[in-house]
Amino acid sequence: MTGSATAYLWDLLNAEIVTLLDDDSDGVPDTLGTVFASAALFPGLLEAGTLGSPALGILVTSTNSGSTISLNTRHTKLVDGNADGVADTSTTYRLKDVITFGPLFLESPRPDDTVVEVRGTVDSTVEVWESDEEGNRITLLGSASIVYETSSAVIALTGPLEEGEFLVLRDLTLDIKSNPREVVPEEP
Ligand SMILES: [Ca+2]
Ligand SMILES: [Ca+2]
Repeated sequence: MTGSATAYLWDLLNAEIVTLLDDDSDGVPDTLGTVFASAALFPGLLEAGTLGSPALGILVTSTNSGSTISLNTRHTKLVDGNADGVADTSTTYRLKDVITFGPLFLESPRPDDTVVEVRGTVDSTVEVWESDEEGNRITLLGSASIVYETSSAVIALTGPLEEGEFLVLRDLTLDIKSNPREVVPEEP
């Protein structure tokens, strides 16, 4: 399996995670390998077993744009810190530690606004540009880094926004752009 991703079997009966070996490299695992993590070190594997059978715990990443995901929910990962094939520690991570998205306008930009609130990938630098209707960048109006705690940033602009102009957000770090957004007055 050199050079390919390791496959794992979560053995609910014995509360352990075992590596799977693809002996003939055809992409289908053939034999059980070594124990990667056992309940002796990670009691959480026992609790997972009480989910019942048939059941398998999986981390679902939804690509459905209509669904709501929580960026702050903690997930557990088992880490093999010294690369000997056996997990040593468990730690938690948040969804925002591992996904990239955005950038998005948090609030609709309004005439006379001097800041734009955006949401985006943690630690990315996001720029606000005046653009044309298609989102082609014309003038840079401001930039800021996405703050970890809030997954957002308040970007100060070089001047107040004007009705009818278009804005586009650009994540400089990931090189991705938002759709253009027109600056319009708030509906009464
Ligand atoms: Ca095989
Ligand atoms: Ca290890």
